[in-house]
Amino acid sequence: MLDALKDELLSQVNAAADLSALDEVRVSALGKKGRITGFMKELGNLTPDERKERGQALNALKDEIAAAIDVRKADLAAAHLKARLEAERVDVTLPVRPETEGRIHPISQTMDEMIAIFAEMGFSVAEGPDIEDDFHNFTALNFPPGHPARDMHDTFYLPDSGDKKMLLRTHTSPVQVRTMLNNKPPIRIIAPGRTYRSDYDMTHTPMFHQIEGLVIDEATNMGHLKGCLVEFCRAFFDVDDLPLRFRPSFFPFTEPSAEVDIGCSRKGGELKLGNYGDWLEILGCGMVHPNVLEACGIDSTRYQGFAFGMGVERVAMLKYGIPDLRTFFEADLRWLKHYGFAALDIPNIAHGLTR
Ligand code: 2NL
Repeated sequence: MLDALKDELLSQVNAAADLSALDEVRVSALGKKGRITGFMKELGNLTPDERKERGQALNALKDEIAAAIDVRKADLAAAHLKARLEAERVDVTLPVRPETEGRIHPISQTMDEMIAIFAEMGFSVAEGPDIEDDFHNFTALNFPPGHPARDMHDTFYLPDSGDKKMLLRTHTSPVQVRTMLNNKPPIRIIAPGRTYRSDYDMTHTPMFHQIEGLVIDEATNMGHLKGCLVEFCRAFFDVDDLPLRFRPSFFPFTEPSAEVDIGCSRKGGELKLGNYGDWLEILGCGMVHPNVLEACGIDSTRYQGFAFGMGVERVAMLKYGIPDLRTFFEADLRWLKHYGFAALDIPNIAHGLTR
């Protein structure tokens, strides 16, 4: 009798056309109300000898069916993958065409726009490693050892390798430190890239993007800083008379330091940029601290410079009306199709950045 049941169940297993049909077979045989389970429940009515023999036979049957289900499951999964690979085949050698579905991520587009503006002003792009050491990320930037500002950065440290303590850079400033150590002034660079802090909520993600700038020469002063940032903000937000307000602030690596607000209006819950009397914080800046210049091998009695930094996600959200920070990193194709840019929409200030 069990032989007949076995044949029936095995043919059901092998006939299951997909994973959900296979699961129905599993439940009908091995589930709480399944047929094999039902026979197991009747064991208590038998004599000890009968129970032993019947129990062993049922266990063997159960194992055999379970094994057959596993085999079938693997076959179905492999067939499913094969069908998907066939159906979703992409010819990666085809040329990029403007009418294709692919989109440039708004972070990439925003960084390219910023780079285009600063390039026009004579800045070069500098890059450096995401994994840094304490000297380039903190010490050279005038963070004293044990200073609370180090904790404020919510640093991700790498597992201790016995060697130098390594970390994920908390800002792109170490790129500028490396540039100063390896080049003589005059220096005029921007450092766009990924940065990392152990923080995750509505307005923070553990990986985010920054763009920082650094200008160093013999007579560089705060007037140059203001002119540079006014020109940048007006070009980037495409508002010719956009007002900027410089508020005193503090950073360990600049003195004096300032935060920059741009003019806006929040009337009726809608944010508009321009000369409307209200203000929105957009970036931080200042004159490079003499301790930083000296730590980077630059004579602070001969040279001075300015620096600035801003968050790319924040300005991208502002410029393109993206309401939720976390959506940047969800890899949601529908979102990317809505907020992304066509591959050939290459930022260039000669034809305007906003179209
Ligand atoms: C902010 C403020 C800032 C800097 C970054 C900097 C770099 C060097 C020397 C001096 Cl190597 N300064 N960078 C200066 C002022 C502000 O960023 O709010 N960023 C999101």
